[in-house]
Amino acid sequence: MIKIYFAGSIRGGRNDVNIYKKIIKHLQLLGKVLTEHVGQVTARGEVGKSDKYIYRRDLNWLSSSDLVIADVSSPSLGVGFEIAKAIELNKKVLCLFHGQKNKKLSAMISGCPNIKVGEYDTFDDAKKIIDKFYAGNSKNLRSK
Ligand code: 6IA
Repeated sequence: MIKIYFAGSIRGGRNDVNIYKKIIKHLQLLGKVLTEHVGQVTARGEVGKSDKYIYRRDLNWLSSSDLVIADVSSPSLGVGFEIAKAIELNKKVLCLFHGQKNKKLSAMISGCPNIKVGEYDTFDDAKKIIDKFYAGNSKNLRSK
């Protein structure tokens, strides 16, 4: 089963947590999602863990993952950091972005040749973008 690292804003703001939850549910049909807590409203299992622990654990997961999918609609330092690390580790990276008035995606994401950016309006659009990305990138991974 392929491993998927899903990244979404936590301390950057939880406005989109319900979308993260839906995306994660869909990703779970395709592979093992290492970061299910990103879509949990309370993330109770995470309480009491130190920042150092979270950093080390998340970077280990990131390096063991096959695909990295980030929702970048809510700007988050952590998500930006994870995307940069993922590129350095030669991971396949998809960034999902739902457009909002007066908000443009960072040029460091939209201008990066190693990132596939998919803009969505509805969750159904997001699913289609994910499925296309998965179909294009999973063939070489499944045999591992
Ligand atoms: O800067 P941010 O907090 O928005 O960064 C979010 C990203 O960093 C996510 O994609 C996560 O993979 C990772 N991350 C940041 N903080 C945590 C965390 N904290 N737990 C797991 N992953 C994290 C625990 C907080 C919890 C009590 C809600």
